[in-house]
Amino acid sequence: MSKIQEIQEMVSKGKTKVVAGLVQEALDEGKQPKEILDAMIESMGVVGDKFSAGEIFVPEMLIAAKAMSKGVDVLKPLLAGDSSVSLGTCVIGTVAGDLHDIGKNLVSMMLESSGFTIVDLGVDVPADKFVEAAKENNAVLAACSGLLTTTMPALKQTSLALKDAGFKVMVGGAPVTPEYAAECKADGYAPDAGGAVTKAKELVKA
Ligand code: B1M
Repeated sequence: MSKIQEIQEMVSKGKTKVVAGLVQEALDEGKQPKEILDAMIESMGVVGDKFSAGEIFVPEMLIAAKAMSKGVDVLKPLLAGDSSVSLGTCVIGTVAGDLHDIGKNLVSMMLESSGFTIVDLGVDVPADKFVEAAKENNAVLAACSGLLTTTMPALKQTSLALKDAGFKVMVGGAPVTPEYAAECKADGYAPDAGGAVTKAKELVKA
Protein backbone atom coordinates (compact mmCIF):
# COMPACT_ATOMS: atom_id res chain seq x y z
CA MET A 1 0.00 0.00 0.00
CA SER A 2 1.38 3.43 -0.91
CA LYS A 3 1.75 6.18 1.70
CA ILE A 4 -1.07 8.10 0.04
CA GLN A 5 -3.37 5.06 0.22
CA GLU A 6 -2.39 4.58 3.86
CA ILE A 7 -3.33 8.21 4.60
CA GLN A 8 -6.66 7.72 2.84
CA GLU A 9 -7.42 4.59 4.82
CA MET A 10 -6.47 6.18 8.15
CA VAL A 11 -8.56 9.29 7.40
CA SER A 12 -11.61 7.25 6.45
CA LYS A 13 -11.19 5.09 9.57
CA GLY A 14 -10.83 8.23 11.70
CA LYS A 15 -7.41 7.36 13.09
CA THR A 16 -6.75 10.85 14.43
CA LYS A 17 -3.46 9.95 16.13
CA VAL A 18 -1.64 8.64 13.07
CA VAL A 19 -2.72 10.88 10.18
CA ALA A 20 -0.43 13.81 10.94
CA GLY A 21 2.60 11.52 11.13
CA LEU A 22 1.71 9.80 7.87
CA VAL A 23 1.25 13.13 6.11
CA GLN A 24 4.68 14.20 7.31
CA GLU A 25 6.15 10.89 6.07
CA ALA A 26 4.52 11.39 2.66
CA LEU A 27 6.03 14.88 2.47
CA ASP A 28 9.43 13.48 3.45
CA GLU A 29 9.05 10.97 0.60
CA GLY A 30 8.62 13.91 -1.76
CA LYS A 31 4.86 13.87 -2.24
CA GLN A 32 3.35 17.26 -3.09
CA PRO A 33 1.08 18.93 -0.47
CA LYS A 34 -1.69 19.36 -3.07
CA GLU A 35 -1.57 15.65 -3.93
CA ILE A 36 -1.90 14.72 -0.27
CA LEU A 37 -4.72 17.21 0.26
CA ASP A 38 -6.65 15.94 -2.77
CA ALA A 39 -6.22 12.37 -1.54
CA MET A 40 -7.71 13.28 1.84
CA ILE A 41 -10.61 15.12 0.19
CA GLU A 42 -11.26 12.00 -1.93
CA SER A 43 -11.25 9.99 1.26
CA MET A 44 -13.97 12.19 2.74
CA GLY A 45 -15.99 11.48 -0.40
CA VAL A 46 -15.73 7.78 0.37
CA VAL A 47 -16.78 8.48 3.96
CA GLY A 48 -19.82 10.39 2.64
CA ASP A 49 -20.74 7.52 0.32
CA LYS A 50 -20.52 5.03 3.18
CA PHE A 51 -22.76 7.30 5.25
CA SER A 52 -25.27 7.50 2.40
CA ALA A 53 -25.21 3.71 2.12
CA GLY A 54 -25.92 3.34 5.85
CA GLU A 55 -22.59 1.60 6.45
CA ILE A 56 -21.38 4.25 8.91
CA PHE A 57 -23.08 6.89 11.02
CA VAL A 58 -22.56 10.50 12.17
CA PRO A 59 -19.92 9.71 14.86
CA GLU A 60 -17.74 7.92 12.29
CA MET A 61 -18.14 10.84 9.88
CA LEU A 62 -17.16 13.25 12.63
CA ILE A 63 -14.04 11.34 13.65
CA ALA A 64 -12.96 11.06 9.99
CA ALA A 65 -13.30 14.85 9.74
CA LYS A 66 -11.12 15.23 12.84
CA ALA A 67 -8.51 12.91 11.35
CA MET A 68 -8.44 14.92 8.13
CA SER A 69 -8.06 18.17 10.07
CA LYS A 70 -4.93 16.76 11.75
CA GLY A 71 -3.46 16.11 8.31
CA VAL A 72 -4.45 19.55 7.04
CA ASP A 73 -2.65 21.13 10.02
CA VAL A 74 0.62 19.62 8.78
CA LEU A 75 0.02 20.85 5.21
CA LYS A 76 -1.09 24.37 6.21
CA PRO A 77 2.28 26.15 6.05
CA LEU A 78 3.09 24.42 2.77
CA LEU A 79 -0.09 25.41 1.02
CA ALA A 80 0.57 29.04 1.79
CA GLY A 81 0.91 31.38 -1.16
CA ASP A 82 2.24 34.90 -1.56
CA SER A 83 0.83 37.00 1.27
CA SER A 84 3.19 39.91 0.83
CA VAL A 85 0.32 41.93 -0.64
CA SER A 86 -2.66 43.11 1.38
CA LEU A 87 -5.96 42.50 -0.32
CA GLY A 88 -8.29 43.67 2.45
CA THR A 89 -10.56 41.86 4.89
CA CYS A 90 -12.71 38.88 4.01
CA VAL A 91 -15.37 37.63 6.40
CA ILE A 92 -15.98 33.93 6.02
CA GLY A 93 -18.32 31.39 7.54
CA THR A 94 -20.57 28.41 7.06
CA VAL A 95 -24.21 29.46 6.81
CA ALA A 96 -26.98 28.99 9.36
CA GLY A 97 -27.93 25.41 10.17
CA ASP A 98 -24.73 23.99 8.72
CA LEU A 99 -21.90 22.62 10.85
CA HIS A 100 -19.48 21.51 8.12
CA ASP A 101 -16.21 23.41 8.34
CA ILE A 102 -13.34 21.54 6.69
CA GLY A 103 -13.97 23.04 3.25
CA LYS A 104 -14.57 26.49 4.74
CA ASN A 105 -11.33 26.21 6.73
CA LEU A 106 -9.39 25.27 3.61
CA VAL A 107 -10.83 28.21 1.69
CA SER A 108 -10.09 30.48 4.65
CA MET A 109 -6.50 29.27 4.92
CA MET A 110 -5.84 29.69 1.20
CA LEU A 111 -7.39 33.17 1.14
CA GLU A 112 -5.31 34.20 4.14
CA SER A 113 -2.13 32.93 2.57
CA SER A 114 -2.91 34.83 -0.62
CA GLY A 115 -3.10 38.16 1.19
CA PHE A 116 -6.59 38.55 2.66
CA THR A 117 -7.08 39.38 6.32
CA ILE A 118 -9.56 36.76 7.48
CA VAL A 119 -12.39 37.17 9.97
CA ASP A 120 -13.64 33.62 10.44
CA LEU A 121 -17.16 33.55 11.86
CA GLY A 122 -17.20 29.77 12.24
CA VAL A 123 -20.17 27.56 11.47
CA ASP A 124 -23.95 27.96 11.72
CA VAL A 125 -23.66 31.69 11.05
CA PRO A 126 -26.94 33.59 10.63
CA ALA A 127 -27.25 36.13 7.81
CA ASP A 128 -27.43 39.11 10.17
CA LYS A 129 -24.19 38.06 11.89
CA PHE A 130 -22.47 37.93 8.49
CA VAL A 131 -23.71 41.44 7.66
CA GLU A 132 -22.78 42.83 11.08
CA ALA A 133 -19.25 41.39 10.84
CA ALA A 134 -18.79 42.63 7.29
CA LYS A 135 -19.74 46.15 8.41
CA GLU A 136 -17.63 46.06 11.58
CA ASN A 137 -14.57 44.90 9.68
CA ASN A 138 -15.06 47.03 6.60
CA ALA A 139 -14.87 43.82 4.54
CA VAL A 140 -13.99 43.87 0.86
CA LEU A 141 -15.49 40.40 0.49
CA ALA A 142 -17.85 38.00 2.25
CA ALA A 143 -17.32 34.29 1.63
CA CYS A 144 -20.19 31.94 2.46
CA SER A 145 -19.91 28.19 2.56
CA GLY A 146 -22.76 25.67 2.54
CA LEU A 147 -22.54 21.87 2.40
CA LEU A 148 -26.11 20.73 2.80
CA THR A 149 -28.92 20.90 0.29
CA THR A 150 -31.14 21.78 3.26
CA THR A 151 -29.07 24.89 4.00
CA MET A 152 -29.03 26.16 0.41
CA PRO A 153 -31.92 28.55 1.22
CA ALA A 154 -29.83 29.94 4.12
CA LEU A 155 -26.96 30.46 1.69
CA LYS A 156 -29.24 32.41 -0.62
CA GLN A 157 -30.72 34.45 2.25
CA THR A 158 -27.22 35.28 3.52
CA SER A 159 -25.94 36.26 0.12
CA LEU A 160 -28.96 38.47 -0.57
CA ALA A 161 -28.62 40.17 2.84
CA LEU A 162 -24.94 40.89 2.23
CA LYS A 163 -25.65 42.19 -1.28
CA ASP A 164 -28.40 44.44 0.12
CA ALA A 165 -25.88 45.84 2.60
CA GLY A 166 -23.50 46.62 -0.28
CA PHE A 167 -20.89 43.84 0.05
CA LYS A 168 -19.27 41.64 -2.56
CA VAL A 169 -20.15 38.00 -2.02
CA MET A 170 -18.60 34.69 -2.99
CA VAL A 171 -20.43 31.41 -2.37
CA GLY A 172 -19.31 27.79 -2.52
CA GLY A 173 -19.64 24.30 -1.12
CA ALA A 174 -20.35 20.90 -2.62
CA PRO A 175 -24.04 21.36 -3.56
CA VAL A 176 -23.56 24.90 -4.90
CA THR A 177 -23.57 25.38 -8.68
CA PRO A 178 -22.82 28.48 -10.75
CA GLU A 179 -26.56 28.62 -11.50
CA TYR A 180 -27.44 28.60 -7.81
CA ALA A 181 -24.78 31.22 -7.13
CA ALA A 182 -26.50 33.42 -9.72
CA GLU A 183 -29.81 32.81 -7.99
CA CYS A 184 -28.14 33.97 -4.75
CA LYS A 185 -27.06 37.12 -6.64
CA ALA A 186 -23.51 36.31 -5.52
CA ASP A 187 -20.69 38.09 -7.33
CA GLY A 188 -18.66 34.91 -7.50
CA TYR A 189 -18.66 31.15 -7.11
CA ALA A 190 -15.80 28.69 -6.86
CA PRO A 191 -15.88 24.89 -6.82
CA ASP A 192 -12.80 24.46 -4.61
CA ALA A 193 -10.31 26.27 -2.39
CA GLY A 194 -7.85 27.00 -5.20
CA GLY A 195 -10.63 28.39 -7.36
CA ALA A 196 -11.84 30.48 -4.43
CA VAL A 197 -8.51 32.31 -4.29
CA THR A 198 -8.57 33.08 -8.02
CA LYS A 199 -12.18 34.26 -7.86
CA ALA A 200 -11.69 36.30 -4.68
CA LYS A 201 -8.72 38.16 -6.15
CA GLU A 202 -10.69 38.82 -9.33
CA LEU A 203 -13.60 40.21 -7.29
CA VAL A 204 -11.61 42.61 -5.15
CA LYS A 205 -9.71 43.93 -8.14
CA ALA A 206 -12.91 44.50 -10.17
CO1 B1M B 1 -22.09 15.64 6.77
N1 B1M B 1 -23.02 15.51 5.08
N2 B1M B 1 -23.78 15.77 7.70
N3 B1M B 1 -21.03 15.72 8.35
N4 B1M B 1 -20.63 15.26 5.67
C1 B1M B 1 -22.22 15.52 3.86
C2 B1M B 1 -22.06 16.94 3.33
C3 B1M B 1 -23.06 14.57 2.91
C4 B1M B 1 -22.85 14.85 1.41
C5 B1M B 1 -22.77 13.10 3.27
C6 B1M B 1 -23.60 12.13 2.46
O1 B1M B 1 -24.74 11.89 2.79
N5 B1M B 1 -23.06 11.56 1.40
C7 B1M B 1 -24.51 14.88 3.41
C8 B1M B 1 -25.23 16.04 2.73
C9 B1M B 1 -26.30 15.56 1.79
C10 B1M B 1 -26.99 16.69 1.18
O2 B1M B 1 -27.24 17.69 1.76
N6 B1M B 1 -27.35 16.49 -0.05
C11 B1M B 1 -24.28 15.14 4.88
C12 B1M B 1 -25.27 15.03 5.88
C13 B1M B 1 -26.62 14.49 5.43
C14 B1M B 1 -25.05 15.39 7.22
C15 B1M B 1 -26.05 15.38 8.38
C16 B1M B 1 -27.45 15.91 8.03
C17 B1M B 1 -26.11 13.95 8.92
C18 B1M B 1 -27.11 13.70 10.02
O3 B1M B 1 -27.05 14.28 11.07
N7 B1M B 1 -28.05 12.81 9.75
C19 B1M B 1 -25.33 16.26 9.44
C20 B1M B 1 -25.71 17.73 9.31
C21 B1M B 1 -25.16 18.53 10.46
C22 B1M B 1 -25.31 20.02 10.16
O4 B1M B 1 -24.48 20.58 9.49
N8 B1M B 1 -26.37 20.63 10.66
C23 B1M B 1 -23.90 16.07 9.04
C24 B1M B 1 -22.85 16.15 9.94
C25 B1M B 1 -21.54 15.96 9.62
C26 B1M B 1 -20.42 15.93 10.66
C27 B1M B 1 -20.58 17.01 11.74
C28 B1M B 1 -20.43 14.56 11.32
C29 B1M B 1 -19.14 16.05 9.76
C30 B1M B 1 -18.62 17.49 9.61
C31 B1M B 1 -17.48 17.81 10.56
C32 B1M B 1 -16.79 19.09 10.19
O5 B1M B 1 -16.92 19.65 9.13
N9 B1M B 1 -16.02 19.56 11.15
C33 B1M B 1 -19.68 15.63 8.39
C34 B1M B 1 -18.84 15.27 7.31
C35 B1M B 1 -17.38 15.08 7.62
C36 B1M B 1 -19.34 15.08 6.00
C37 B1M B 1 -18.58 14.62 4.73
C38 B1M B 1 -18.33 13.12 4.88
C39 B1M B 1 -17.27 15.31 4.45
C40 B1M B 1 -17.35 16.84 4.34
C41 B1M B 1 -15.97 17.37 4.11
O6 B1M B 1 -15.33 17.86 5.03
N10 B1M B 1 -15.43 17.21 2.88
C42 B1M B 1 -19.62 14.98 3.59
C43 B1M B 1 -19.52 14.05 2.40
C44 B1M B 1 -18.72 14.67 1.26
O7 B1M B 1 -18.27 15.79 1.28
N11 B1M B 1 -18.60 13.92 0.20
C45 B1M B 1 -20.88 15.13 4.37
C46 B1M B 1 -14.07 17.60 2.55
C47 B1M B 1 -14.03 19.11 2.23
C48 B1M B 1 -12.61 19.55 1.91
O8 B1M B 1 -14.83 19.30 1.11
O9 B1M B 1 -16.50 20.71 2.38
O10 B1M B 1 -16.93 20.02 -0.03
P1 B1M B 1 -15.97 20.42 1.04
O11 B1M B 1 -15.20 21.73 0.58
C49 B1M B 1 -14.62 21.87 -0.69
C50 B1M B 1 -15.57 22.49 -1.73
O12 B1M B 1 -16.92 22.21 -1.49
C51 B1M B 1 -15.21 23.93 -1.72
O13 B1M B 1 -13.83 23.96 -1.41
C52 B1M B 1 -13.52 22.91 -0.49
C53 B1M B 1 -12.12 22.43 -0.75
O14 B1M B 1 -11.92 22.06 -2.07
N12 B1M B 1 -15.86 24.88 -0.84
C54 B1M B 1 -15.94 26.20 -1.18
C55 B1M B 1 -16.41 24.74 0.39
N13 B1M B 1 -16.83 25.92 0.84
C56 B1M B 1 -16.54 26.85 -0.09
C57 B1M B 1 -16.75 28.22 -0.12
C58 B1M B 1 -16.34 28.95 -1.26
C59 B1M B 1 -15.75 28.29 -2.33
C60 B1M B 1 -15.52 26.92 -2.32
O15 B1M B 1 -16.50 30.26 -1.40
C61 B1M B 1 -17.03 31.00 -0.33
